[in-house]
Amino acid sequence: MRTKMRAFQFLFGIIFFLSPFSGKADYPRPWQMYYQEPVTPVMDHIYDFHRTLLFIEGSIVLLVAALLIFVIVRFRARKNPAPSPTSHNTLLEMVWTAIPVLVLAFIAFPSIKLLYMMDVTPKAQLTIKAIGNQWYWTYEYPDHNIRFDSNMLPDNQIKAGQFRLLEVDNRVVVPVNTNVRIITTSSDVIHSWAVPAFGVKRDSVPGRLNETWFNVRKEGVYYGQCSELCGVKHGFMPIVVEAVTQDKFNQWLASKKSAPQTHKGG
Ligand SMILES: [Cu+2]
Repeated sequence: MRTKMRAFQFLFGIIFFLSPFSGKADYPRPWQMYYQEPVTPVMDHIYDFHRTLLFIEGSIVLLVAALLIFVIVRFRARKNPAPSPTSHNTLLEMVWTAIPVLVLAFIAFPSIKLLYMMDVTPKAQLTIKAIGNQWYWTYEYPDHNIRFDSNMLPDNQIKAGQFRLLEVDNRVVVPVNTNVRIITTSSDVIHSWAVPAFGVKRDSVPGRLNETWFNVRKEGVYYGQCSELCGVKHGFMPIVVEAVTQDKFNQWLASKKSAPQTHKGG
């Protein structure tokens, strides 16, 4: 009994080792597996939900594998030369239908709750419009009359500490602990505005406004990429969001307002 328990703990240990505890980062790292560090309430819930699902799925895999091994060993031809003619068992069939239904129902409730949380923006304190173009982003802060383009930095302009293919010339700046509403659309084809650490990914569709939101609790720089195949330079229109204190955000607003408003897209 003791050794059986040990074996079980070992197998669950492997499952949890593979769970997202390992890869904590707000940007992609070499050999990273699983999620970046969650910094918004939505991403917290995605992270927890993923772990719950992994536990349920892992348990099902173990249970089914154990049953298979049991049947293979217990009913092998050498031990059972005359197999049982049983073909139906009503109770058993009801049980193995009902249990998966209950498992699915158990998963459905938190899943729908999470979808609703991602979909409905709580009272927004800041609105940013993200317009996808082939192949860069245009950002507007409608309440502050700011509009600028954000282009990927070419390799020869990357400075130390910056990431190749992920850094841009104009970052999106947002204050921390603020409900930020992202309204996204496109000027040409379908793009997708996505930042993994925020748990945000929304398609930018021409002629349509899609909405999503985030509330970053930690200052830092967060990286994302266009996540809808949009043409030859799809991989070269990254998204960089800098989360700063309210004071620094106000300074940034002032500097942006006094700067000449140059943009070509959207
Ligand atoms: Cu794109």
